[in-house]
Amino acid sequence: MQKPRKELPSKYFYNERGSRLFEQICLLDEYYLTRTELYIMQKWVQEMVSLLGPNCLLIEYGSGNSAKIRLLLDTLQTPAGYVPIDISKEHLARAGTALASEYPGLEVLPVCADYTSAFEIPTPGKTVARRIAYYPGSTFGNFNPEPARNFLKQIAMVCQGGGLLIGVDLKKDATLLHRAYNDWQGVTEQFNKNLLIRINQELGSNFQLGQFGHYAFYNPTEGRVEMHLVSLKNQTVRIGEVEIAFALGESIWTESSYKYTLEEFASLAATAGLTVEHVWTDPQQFFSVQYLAVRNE
Ligand code: AVJ
Repeated sequence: MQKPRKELPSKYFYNERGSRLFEQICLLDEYYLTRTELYIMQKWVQEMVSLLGPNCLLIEYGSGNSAKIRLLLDTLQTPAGYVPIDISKEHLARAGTALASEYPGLEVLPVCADYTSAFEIPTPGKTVARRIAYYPGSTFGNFNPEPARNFLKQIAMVCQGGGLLIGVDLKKDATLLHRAYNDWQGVTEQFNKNLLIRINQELGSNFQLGQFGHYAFYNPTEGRVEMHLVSLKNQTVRIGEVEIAFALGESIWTESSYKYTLEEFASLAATAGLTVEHVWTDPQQFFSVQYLAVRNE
């Protein structure tokens, strides 16, 4: 009998410690994504803002500590409001209060939701010229192809006549990708293994961290970096009443990070009714920030 493949959804990385480890990853030399996106945003924000236009309602998917939105808020002339969406109530509350005092004229309308399921977009007091979804950081890369298309379709429904500003990581030399997900200090390894710590704490299991290895590699056929936790021996782990057997070398698949060519992303977006209007990249074409327009149906 074939054993089912072991998998854990990557959204579970982000408890308190996991979020902190991810912030550390963003500062690593090997992790080119964050600083490259920031470079692109800082360099072209004026141009981006003129495409977004005046009086738009900014809707940020997975706003976290709302660090990235400030650049847009500083540059936009008259945003109709800001809607941060996040699964963490604590994040939303903290970020909402800080933003409200930094931007006195700005209406902040936080939504606590898992943005992959349905939720309502609140209506601000000011008139909204168009809705703009903001989805930075290449978080989009975590979606498998079908959910990716569905997510874009949902954006197309929510932002009719408006658009999407999104950070998309690009296909590149596999060695660079390998380094980005296998940093020498082992922060990514800790981030990956934090899942086991979390399961131990929250589900009372007995995973031994030393008996699992961090394994991340670029899968060129699927166009994605895969992260796994590989069992370093034949072993049995108990989660509550349930015993789970691991063979030596068997893995728990913890994350996929899809990488796109500009053409691949544009045609995926087109199947969801979105048109790429502008692409900004760094000189090495490592990363892209893209503005996509949503038709007015
Ligand atoms: C937050 C999903 C963009 O896939 O690069 C970083 C998460 N995983 N190192 C990514 C992550 C391993 C990150 N995203």
